[in-house]
Amino acid sequence: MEGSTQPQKGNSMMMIIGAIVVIAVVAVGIMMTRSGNNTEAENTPDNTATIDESVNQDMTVPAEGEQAGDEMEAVQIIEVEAGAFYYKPNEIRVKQGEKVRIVMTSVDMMHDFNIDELGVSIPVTESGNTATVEFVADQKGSFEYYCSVGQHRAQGQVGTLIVE
Ligand SMILES: [Cu+2]
Repeated sequence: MEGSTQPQKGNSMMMIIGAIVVIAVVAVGIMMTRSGNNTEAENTPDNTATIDESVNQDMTVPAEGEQAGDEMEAVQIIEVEAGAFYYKPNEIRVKQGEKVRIVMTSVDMMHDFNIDELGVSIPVTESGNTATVEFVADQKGSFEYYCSVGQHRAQGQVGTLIVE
């Protein structure tokens, strides 16, 4: 009698342990699936809100920056028309330390732009084209700019850069 009942108890124990393992695996699987869905659903709106806030903060912060910092960043853009045989304007005024960008457009023939003392030059630019040069006006004074093509300089294609 006893010999036949012991194996039956062992089998039922195995059945129960097996059922618990199956339930545990299914439960873990469900939890992983739910948590995966939850993180995706929650992250999307959170990220959008964070980006919007940081953009707004960046837009409002620079107002209290020192003026010296703003001047260093700024570029003086000066448009110059080059023709036969002139520059327009023929006088440019900037402040010492300013970054200057000369934007020269040739309206006829071909012209260049040179300031020898400051090492500034725009190569020969044909009619209808625009060329630029950028430099820092790091020394005070009056500096002649001129066109080196042919006899243009002698014929009056000159101007004065004044650094104050
Ligand atoms: Cu010229």
